[in-house]
Amino acid sequence: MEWSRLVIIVLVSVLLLDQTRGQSSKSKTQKDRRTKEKERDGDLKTQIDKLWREINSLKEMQALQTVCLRGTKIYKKCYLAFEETKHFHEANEDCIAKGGTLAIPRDADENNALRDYAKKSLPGAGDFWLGINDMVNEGKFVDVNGIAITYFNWDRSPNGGKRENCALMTQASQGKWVDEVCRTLKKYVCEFIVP
Ligand SMILES: [Ca+2]
Repeated sequence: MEWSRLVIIVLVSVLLLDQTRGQSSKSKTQKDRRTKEKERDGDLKTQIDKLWREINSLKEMQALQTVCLRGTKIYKKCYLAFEETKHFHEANEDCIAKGGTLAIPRDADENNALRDYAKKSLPGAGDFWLGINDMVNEGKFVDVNGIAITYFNWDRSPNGGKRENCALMTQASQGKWVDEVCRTLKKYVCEFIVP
């Protein structure tokens, strides 16, 4: 909210400044004035376009973290699916940039909600990244903050050894998890904590 307000204040200041400049240019020749006005209008339009884009991206981020506008909400979590395929790290970084993390189901209810939501939102996607890995200690699975996972839903015990250290949820096995090479390109779901 504070950001949006700040951006609006800047926008109004730019418009006022432009008006003041406009009034002081009366003494110049008509041709000069017209050229300068055109340049200034172009600059101003670019600045306004940029500010609008910033306002919209801030509004989108705020919406993700407050009302779960496009995703699905379960308890105090919002899951939001992304069709683009990314490596595990890139996917998690994208979720963080949006104010969340990769999805981490903490119990069977969350796991089922995530599976059902992904089935609808990522049609045809056989699997997608979860925010779970054993990169640091083989076999010791942690969340994206390095905290040990307490709820598991492996299809079979993870069997990829040190080669496969990132967890996927698979639709073929009804939301069970499998380990996979972290650099594989997969779709992903982010989670956001919402009030
Ligand atoms: Ca492993």
